[in-house]
Amino acid sequence: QVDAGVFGLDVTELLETLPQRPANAHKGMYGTVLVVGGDYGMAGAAALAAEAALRCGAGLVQVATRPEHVSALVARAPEVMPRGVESGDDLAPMLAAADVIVVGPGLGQSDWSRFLAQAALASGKPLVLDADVLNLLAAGELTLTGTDHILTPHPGEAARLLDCANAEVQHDRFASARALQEKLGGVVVLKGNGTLITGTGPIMLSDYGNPGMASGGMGDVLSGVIGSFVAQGLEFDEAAALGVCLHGAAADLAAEDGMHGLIASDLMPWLREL
Ligand code: NPW
Ligand code: AMP
Ligand code: MG
Repeated sequence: QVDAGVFGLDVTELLETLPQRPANAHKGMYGTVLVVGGDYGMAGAAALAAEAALRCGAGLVQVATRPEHVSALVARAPEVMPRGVESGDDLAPMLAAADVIVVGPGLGQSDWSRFLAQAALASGKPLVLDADVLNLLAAGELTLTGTDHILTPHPGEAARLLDCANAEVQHDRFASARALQEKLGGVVVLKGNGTLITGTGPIMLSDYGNPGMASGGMGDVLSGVIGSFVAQGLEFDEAAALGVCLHGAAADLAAEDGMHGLIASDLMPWLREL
């Protein structure tokens, strides 16, 4: 039995759940996000997630990535703290410092990818799981324990996790979201036109967003947005709902003059306008 769902989420109301910035605020009050990703050919995905996390108010953002990608990330956003990771010794201090770990943007599915993902999943920290870490889970190469996680599959990734066809996921998105939540626990965000958010309670639906968002990197931005809100202390379902709505609303504002050619970086200034 799939519930009717919660419609009409309002981004302005959801933003009220964010912590205030008192006069004596300091960055330690707004959490540390660690982004784990950016294999060869996909450095930008980790960069987008990291920049989005900062634009949504996280105190500090670190990135565990390929050593060759560090200078490009610093050049794009010197506020981001990337570190080249080749071994557990490189990664351990980053895992220890994180309040939340966003695993998957551009992570790839190499031995390096698996090593990073396994270490992140074993850390016991809250997790936002996107992109290739979902593919590794679907392939049975990783195991997820506990419920301290938010999963953000697009319909293709959801189909791999449920071992069915894309069309089956899309045929009944509410049932697919519920099935994923029951299979993997935590909070599930089933992306696409009318993104669904569900923990164990009623499914929520976001009306924000537009087809201009069908371009590479959009989902990577979303994972950083949601990670930022977890780092700032929101409950998982609140962080996911606010993240999805803010991401879609930012894309709607960025597309006011037309959605043709909208790119993920266009969302950045709007993430902090709302
Ligand atoms: P089709 O074609 O319909 O059969 P993949 P990815 C489906 C990184 N990136 N409705 C669709 O299947 C990511 O972070 C890096 C229905 C589509 O072909 C990952 O680590 C970038 N179906 C890695 O690349 C920018 C939908 O899924 C297939 C759907 C691979 O991620 C790009 C594609 O999914 C990218 O983010 C929908 N709404 N949406 C960078 N700049 O560094 C998707 N599908 O095969 O999982 O590949 O999403 O590109
Ligand atoms: P990904 O496929 O991981 O890059 O994620 C794409 C992001 O863009 C998700 O947040 C989707 O919900 C959003 N998106 C893609 N296409 C559409 C669409 N046609 N309408 C609304 N949102 C979309
Ligand atoms: Mg994606």
